[in-house]
Amino acid sequence: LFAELDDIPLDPHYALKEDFSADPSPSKVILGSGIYRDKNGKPWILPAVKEAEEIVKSSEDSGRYDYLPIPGYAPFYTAARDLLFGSLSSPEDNFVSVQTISGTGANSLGAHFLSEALKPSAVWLSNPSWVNHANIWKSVGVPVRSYPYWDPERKALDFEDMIQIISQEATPGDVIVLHGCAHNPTGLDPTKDQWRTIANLCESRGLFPFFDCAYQGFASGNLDEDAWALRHFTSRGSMELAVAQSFSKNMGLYGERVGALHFLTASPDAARKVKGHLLRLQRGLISQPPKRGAKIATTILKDNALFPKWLADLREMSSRIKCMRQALYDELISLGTPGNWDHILTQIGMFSYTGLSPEQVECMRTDGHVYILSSGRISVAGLNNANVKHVAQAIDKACRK
Ligand code: PLP
Ligand code: TYF
Repeated sequence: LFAELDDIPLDPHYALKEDFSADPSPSKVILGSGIYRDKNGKPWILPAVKEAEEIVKSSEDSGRYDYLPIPGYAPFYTAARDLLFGSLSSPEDNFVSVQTISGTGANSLGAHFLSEALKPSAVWLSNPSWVNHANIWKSVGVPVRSYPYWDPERKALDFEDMIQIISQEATPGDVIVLHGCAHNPTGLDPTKDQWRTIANLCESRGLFPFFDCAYQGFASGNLDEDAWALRHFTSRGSMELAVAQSFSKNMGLYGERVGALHFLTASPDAARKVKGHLLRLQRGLISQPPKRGAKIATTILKDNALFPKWLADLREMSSRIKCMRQALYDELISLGTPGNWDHILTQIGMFSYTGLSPEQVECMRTDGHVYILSSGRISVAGLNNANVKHVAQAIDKACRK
């Protein structure tokens, strides 16, 4: 029955991890998936999360393993919504929120719903985008198109081409996926003026904006500033939109799968209908989302003493990443590595899109035992004082071949 199926290559992130694990070199380094590591290269449980775990534990009773309702834990998805949208600029009844299996589940539930409800002729993804976006949209049968984003010559945002292609080729009712902040993989976000132009375009062309917010707090270090683009769209009062939200990175709750999907609709009646469809789809896909991580996140979001501690944890992560950008840049400059490396400093968030070619990436692996994705993206959060020189030397060598 299955012998005629296509062979599917392993997801590049997992393939990289397997190759890395099989490498016996003591100096090997992996800068693949976007997972925060501390200054010793170890996973980091946020101190605010540790405190929240204790609070959750002390309030647990024999019902702790009961199911949540289908939309999830209401105190979680309303607090999560408020973190994104701030003080709501539209009536609360126009919003719909559902707890999901982290950001991936939010993207997926949103794609299932939008494919049915809007029947878009295409979904528009940035080129490049998070590897899973195309996978998710293809699986719901929506043709995937891409809009220009990264200009490899200038190592900058290709804004003019982005606007031109979307204006010329997107059709009303199409979905456009926009990274809320700290674009993965390029680390390049539009300016505020550019966001205004994108919002104008979505409005004039009748495109449905689907924001993916997996890094709130990682771009500027300020949660409100990182939600600026989304809030600009909502403040116009004229657009319906969706947002996929993840707490994997900003709370370090990766494996707990904590996230939410939100819709801003034009009326309470529309919101009620959207909610019905989301719950029907959620029932078929996962029945109910998991409880524990949502309780931890809610405790942090709603506890006046813990919330500022979380902000301090976020600042610790984002400032260590910034220091590592500087350290890598300084090493490359002191080695006199051919090329311009300013983009390592100016890109934001967890990643740097280095501009290294697949051949150079391969050379870093074979000669330097440094493992990065073939796109040239590095997870800056994987750098530390003990490995940054070695990584710079591997880049240097690859650039001189
Ligand atoms: N969207 C983007 C842009 C991402 O980079 C990620 C991964 O980190 C996600 C969504 C979803 O991650 P998770 O499912 O862990 O929330
Ligand atoms: O881009 C990253 O590194 C993170 C982690 O299928 C990730 O988003 C990578 C691949 C994937 C799911 C998560």
